[in-house]
Amino acid sequence: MQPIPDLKNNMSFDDFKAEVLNDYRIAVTSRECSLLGRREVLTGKAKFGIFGDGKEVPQLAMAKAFKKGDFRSGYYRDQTFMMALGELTVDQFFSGLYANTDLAIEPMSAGRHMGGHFSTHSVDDHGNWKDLTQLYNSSADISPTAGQMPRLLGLAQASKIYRNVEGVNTRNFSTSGNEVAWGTIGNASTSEGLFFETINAAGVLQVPMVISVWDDEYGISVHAKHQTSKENISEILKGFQRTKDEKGYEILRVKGWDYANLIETYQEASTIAREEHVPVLIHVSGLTQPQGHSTSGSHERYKNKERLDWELANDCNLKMRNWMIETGIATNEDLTNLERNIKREVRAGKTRAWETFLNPILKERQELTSILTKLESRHSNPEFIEKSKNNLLALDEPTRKDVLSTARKILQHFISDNSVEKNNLTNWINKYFEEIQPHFSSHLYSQSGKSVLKIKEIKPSYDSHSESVDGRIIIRDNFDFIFDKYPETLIFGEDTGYIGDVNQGLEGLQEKYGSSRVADSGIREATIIGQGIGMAMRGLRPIAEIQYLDYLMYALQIISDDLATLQYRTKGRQKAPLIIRTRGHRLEGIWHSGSQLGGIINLVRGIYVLVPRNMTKAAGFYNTLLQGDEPALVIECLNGYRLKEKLPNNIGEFQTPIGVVETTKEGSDITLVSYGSTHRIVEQAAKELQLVDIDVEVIDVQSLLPFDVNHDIAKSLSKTNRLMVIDEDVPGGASAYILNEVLNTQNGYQYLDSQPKTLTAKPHRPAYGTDGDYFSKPSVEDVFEAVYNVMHELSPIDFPKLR
Ligand SMILES: Cc1ncc(C[n+]2csc(CCOP(=O)(O)OP(=O)(O)O)c2C)c(N)n1
Repeated sequence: MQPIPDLKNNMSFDDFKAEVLNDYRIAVTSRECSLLGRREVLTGKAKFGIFGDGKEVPQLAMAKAFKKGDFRSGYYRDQTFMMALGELTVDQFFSGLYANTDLAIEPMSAGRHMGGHFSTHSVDDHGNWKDLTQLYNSSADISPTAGQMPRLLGLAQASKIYRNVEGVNTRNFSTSGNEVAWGTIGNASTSEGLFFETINAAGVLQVPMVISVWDDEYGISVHAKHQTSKENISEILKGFQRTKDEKGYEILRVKGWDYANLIETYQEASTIAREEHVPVLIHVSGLTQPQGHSTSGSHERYKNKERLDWELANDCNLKMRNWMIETGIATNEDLTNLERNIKREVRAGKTRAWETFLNPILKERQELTSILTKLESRHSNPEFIEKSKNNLLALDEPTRKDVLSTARKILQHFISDNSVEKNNLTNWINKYFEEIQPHFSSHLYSQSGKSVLKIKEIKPSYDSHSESVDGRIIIRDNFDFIFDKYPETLIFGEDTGYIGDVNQGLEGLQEKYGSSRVADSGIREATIIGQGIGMAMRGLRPIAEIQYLDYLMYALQIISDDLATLQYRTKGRQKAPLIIRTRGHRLEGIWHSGSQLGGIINLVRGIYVLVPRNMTKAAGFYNTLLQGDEPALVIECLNGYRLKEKLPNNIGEFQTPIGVVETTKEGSDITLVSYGSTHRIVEQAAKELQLVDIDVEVIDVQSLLPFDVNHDIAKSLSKTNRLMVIDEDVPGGASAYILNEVLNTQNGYQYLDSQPKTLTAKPHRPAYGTDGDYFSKPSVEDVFEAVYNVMHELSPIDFPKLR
């Protein structure tokens, strides 16, 4: 038997007993929630359940080592940890299971997430940062296994920046960089690339991160023998162990049922990470799943009797209980009483949560049915209305879908009625949508006063002495200004630091601002983004650089799943105003000419996607974004760094507005819409078209997400009555998105006198070389001919067939 731990210096045995008993109380409460939670799913009150049973005891130890200001980045098994910190009550647990949409009642996600996805609130309801140093912080969970890892790296790195970079504002965010980022992951999920990428990066960066692997030998039904070499994650990570001479990890191993050793292990890990900024991996083995993986199936299907018996005997709560009796901390009778009381408390909490969930819906149903009662007499067949109403009233547990769909179906029977009673129903439905829809659809983007859409344009200014310089100089000088003005900004990526990026847009800036702020990173796009997400969540203003747009694909999963959903999945209570800088569009070959915008914009809703046509526009976007609190992807033109642009006088100060298009040439015959590098091609074609008396209007979209918030393109169509969208994406890519925006969102279809056209790249990736480009992507001649053909169709006499 393990010795009794020295929980706190000078603690009396009575105090010690009380603390252990309190821990056991939390473990049993958590277990009861899991057991009852599963029942709620099986009886239909909740849709899906995934619980933390079998992982309770190590989480008590982790909670004890976790301090205010620290951050967790974990997964769906961590309910006991959250309960131990006082960040999850029984009522909240069940409210999450039922998907209560009231954030005050279900603070994890206002019902947007299935239960088991935890978070705390980093910002208030106006979007202002809280004092994170006084909170137990939990970054909002996501479901993709190991998706919590890249963010964990950034959460840990923030401490390092706060400790080491002078001049950075630590208020609200850090106390001398003493905060630890705590990760949790299931053993099977360590098979994911994101896990290994993060482990390596944290070892290189030497950040204060403690990662716990909850090892129950299974990933749903798949045993460790199919998951992990040697079936042992800490064994195969041995090479990361630090030595006297080499930096690396501290790797600790402990059994998940061994309360005393767990407490010691977690205290040790905390000290190493907190004081030395060394990452620690704790392999917690011997864990179980008393109810199987989730409510979707039973583990009896894939675990044999021997394993099931072993799990029963080695349940961590049971082992803690036995230890408490053996060491005289409590008697069997004490614990039986305590367990009985907890059962009662959890049941009461569950009932309260259910009533809190159901009561507003019952009230809404009541409102509707009284409207329906008055409407009955207006129908030739009042029994029909009454029957629908009674069917709704007969439901013991109605959903909002039941209520609203009844109302809408009944409305269909009153199409030609103009009575007050019918209008009452119409108004009720409209109001219901107005009130309820935001529960499910708000906060995709920032709704705070710092939304970037509120940042006004400041134009670049020039005078007669303004010289023409390579575009990269404008970017470089602008970043110089940014790093000087905002000490919280930092940039990192492949070749970003020492050489100042592959196009020298950061030339000399590492020397000036130091290697913590202008930093090289390994070739690991997903964790470059993870660094950015985590640091942005802790108040820094990171700029994560992805060397080429083509390689954003490696990071697209985490951008889409984590960054893009963050505000939405916390209903605006967490934010990560990360700027992702990359360069794309045409240059050379299959992987250096990418412009896969259709794919990207459809996967990253929640992030702004900006496609500046030159470096002045790009610099202006960075300046705008730094005034706001939202994440964005800025794609610079790969072939624009050596093109000449006039150097503005107000470098660092001009701001490109977001969501606003620019008409770069006015015309009357057709509106040509484009963006990025293609815009230059279109401008050249416009000049050539003018020579044959075709007067085109050219519009640069600039910002794909959000898109033309002032509907300027539709205004242009009302003048030209013709539309062509030109880009370098595949057919049906971003051009199809633009068409949808212009024709449907802006109702531009009503102005059209001829078929709206798109001109895109070929469906294959662009071939290498000058000819590869010419035959793969739209050329000036392609644009000329496509526009000419539209005019030929319109007037074959004025514009005879060209070829
Ligand atoms: C990327 C991804 N693939 C698959 C899944 C489906 N899935 C959910 S949990 C899980 C098993 C995870 O096992 P483990 O990491 O050992 O954690 P445990 O559930 O055992 O605690 C799988 C395959 C997922 N959520 N995400």
